[in-house]
Amino acid sequence: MSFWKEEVELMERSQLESLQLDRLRRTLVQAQKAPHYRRVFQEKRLTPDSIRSLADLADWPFTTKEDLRSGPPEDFLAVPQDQVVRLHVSSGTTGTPTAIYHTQSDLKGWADLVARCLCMVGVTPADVFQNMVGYGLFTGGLGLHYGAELLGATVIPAGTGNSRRQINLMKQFKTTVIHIIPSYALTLIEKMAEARVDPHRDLHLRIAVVGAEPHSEGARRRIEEAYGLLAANCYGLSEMNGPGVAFECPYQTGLHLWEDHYILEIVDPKTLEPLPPGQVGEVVLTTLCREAMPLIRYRTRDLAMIMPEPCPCGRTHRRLSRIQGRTDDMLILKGVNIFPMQIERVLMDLPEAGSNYLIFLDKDGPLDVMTIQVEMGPPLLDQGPDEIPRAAARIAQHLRDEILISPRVQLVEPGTLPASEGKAVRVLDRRGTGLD
Ligand code: DLL
Repeated sequence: MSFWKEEVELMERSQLESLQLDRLRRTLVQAQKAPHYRRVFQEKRLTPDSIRSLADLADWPFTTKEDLRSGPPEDFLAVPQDQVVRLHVSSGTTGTPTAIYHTQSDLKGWADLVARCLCMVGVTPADVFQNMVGYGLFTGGLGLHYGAELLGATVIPAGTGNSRRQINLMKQFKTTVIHIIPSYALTLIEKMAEARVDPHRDLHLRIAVVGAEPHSEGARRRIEEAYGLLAANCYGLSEMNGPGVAFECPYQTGLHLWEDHYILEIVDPKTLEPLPPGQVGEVVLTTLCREAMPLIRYRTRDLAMIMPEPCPCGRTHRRLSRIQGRTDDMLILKGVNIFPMQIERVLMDLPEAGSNYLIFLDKDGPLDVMTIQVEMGPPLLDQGPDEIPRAAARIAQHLRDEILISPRVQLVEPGTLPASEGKAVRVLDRRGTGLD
């Protein structure tokens, strides 16, 4: 087992918590320099020296995505502009994008965290690291790039797309580690088959870093089996730097969230009351080392739980479960709440379902209708056309057992559905748009 900062990664909980308390006080002082927090703290008569223990954080207000969007971006800036060396803009899939500022020290801390994650999963300076995600405003590209360089790996800044070239780069430079969006990793399996490349025989891959979008355990297994590697789940969000907030160790029993850099809370998204380990709720994070833009009790909208058991790797930093969905991606159909991840979980466990799928929501008169188009999986391709409706019915039955409503399932030829290179869009809600 390799450690990047052993003394921090194995730190006793009591020591870790006193480090957090110390950093929390400093973060609150820093946050007060940003106009938004100065205003909010004054209104609520909160001062950083009133913090006696970590539990006192519960008296402080949450920060929401709406708060970030409600004023000019500088409202959250806690340093003079001339100390800002980079800004990223959050993906904005659900509304106006927001700016996230970084100082030199913020970028250094972020790269160090990413290096820690990579080291934990076994990446070494001898590795060739192909970074197959977008460089630019998306934090995945530059985030992993600088972390892998700091670790000493040979980084290929491949960026997204152009599957043939990606495969050629892997062959030519004997790539051993890839960073890839999981839905693209699944698409690339088919591209490899088309190019007659067998990853087990022709490539040297041993680790994949996968994250930035929800993906099921079944999707991970498909990636691991097809490429013959270990796929480590990487969680993060632009507001907290980007990738590297939490990451899996080789035991794959949840994602260690780096508690020397963040305070983790799980709350009930409706009542905002804290939830104990083992119960799924909204992930709330407070930065502890950020200068340019500290965020206090930021509501991520991501749903996960704290894994109750300690990890066999010995790290004391608590683990998050796989992200189960987002508070804002819940679908309500015929009065039933459904998370798209429930549908993916079912599909990825059925070999007759391929890896690319789309969920359509339409109106049929007053009724909501869900149609799932899914590409055919390999076992179906060798069978006669009679088998297709039978397989569709079987898939629909499995889905019904999970989501309690009966979707229409349409099996389509592989390669028919749009293949994304970035974060996949899986749901098309056409109710009320007149497009159905
Ligand atoms: O996606 C940062 C990142 C880049 C993480 C590369 C991992 C790898 P944003 O674009 O701001 O940042 O999107 C953040 O993506 O709130 C989650 O909803 C989702 N997300 C990120 N990682 C995971 C993951 C980057 N491992 C939003 N599993 C987050 C599920 C994830 N969802």
